[in-house]
Amino acid sequence: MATTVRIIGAPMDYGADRRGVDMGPSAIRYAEVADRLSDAGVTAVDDGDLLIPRAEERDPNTDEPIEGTAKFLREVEDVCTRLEERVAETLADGEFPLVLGGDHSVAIGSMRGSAREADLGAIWFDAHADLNTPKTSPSGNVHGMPLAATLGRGAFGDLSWARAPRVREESIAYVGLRSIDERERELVRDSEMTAYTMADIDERGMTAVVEDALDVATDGTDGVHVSLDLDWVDPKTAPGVGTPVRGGVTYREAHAALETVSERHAAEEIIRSMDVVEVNPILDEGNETATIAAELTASAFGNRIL
Ligand code: 5AB
Ligand code: MN
Ligand code: MN
Ligand code: MN
Repeated sequence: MATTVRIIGAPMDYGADRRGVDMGPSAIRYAEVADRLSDAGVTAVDDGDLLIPRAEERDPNTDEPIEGTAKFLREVEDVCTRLEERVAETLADGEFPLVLGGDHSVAIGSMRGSAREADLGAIWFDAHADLNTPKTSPSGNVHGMPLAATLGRGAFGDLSWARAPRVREESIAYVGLRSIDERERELVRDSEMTAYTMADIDERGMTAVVEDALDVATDGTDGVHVSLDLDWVDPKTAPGVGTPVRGGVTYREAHAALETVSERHAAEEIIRSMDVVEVNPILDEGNETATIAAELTASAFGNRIL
């Protein structure tokens, strides 16, 4: 693949409860993501980080007219609006935007930017559904809401900065779901999204599930956004995340998934943008989670054992 990947760091932790995910981009760079991408045969250019004020300097309360709680919503808007621009510019330059988070609310910016000139499908590799609205969220943390935000659901409906009109629910597939909040469960069930849970992976194997997820995300779209939340991987393997859930995907399953994505991309050039999120170096052991994040990214771009 003769691709140039532009690395965009979004060291944001406004959307997560625990300080630490803001160090994710540094940790993933330290784990040599750029070199690993070069080994995979793509040119990696590091665009540096978005400048993001410390959460302590900000007030988590928002004056947005929303029903429910969404902490640091104004700050998330500011970062995502700037990120959206960077992602859109990168695509306009014919390059591939790779966003390093940061908490998962960065995906609002990535998807908005990626969907500006395209009908966009998405694959959501995550333990969580991230479909809460400010009203249903048990935490008020926006990293549990990015899909609701981009789909214009709930109180986000009025927030035009968050909605990505060219992302349709039926073009989104979850892979690896295993932790859904009580009120969120109904939202997922009633949605048009396709949800492959850990049980589906147990039953059918990762490769078959990801092939189907790719079918969902490519059907009637111009391209696909890959969103990789590291808490998707089992916390024994990837402990450096703020919201660990046991029973996650194994190291090899994770690679098989991203390898499957890259095989399809090699044949059909379907992947448009990607984010790698929720790495929390404070909670990590020996930068292992960031290293896995970097390795999986390389797999997504064609790195192979042989
Ligand atoms: B992540 C929880 N559902 O909304 C909530 O890591 C957790 O981006 C959200 O998937 C986890 O607070 C968000 C309990
Ligand atoms: Mn997530
Ligand atoms: Mn998650
Ligand atoms: Mn998390």
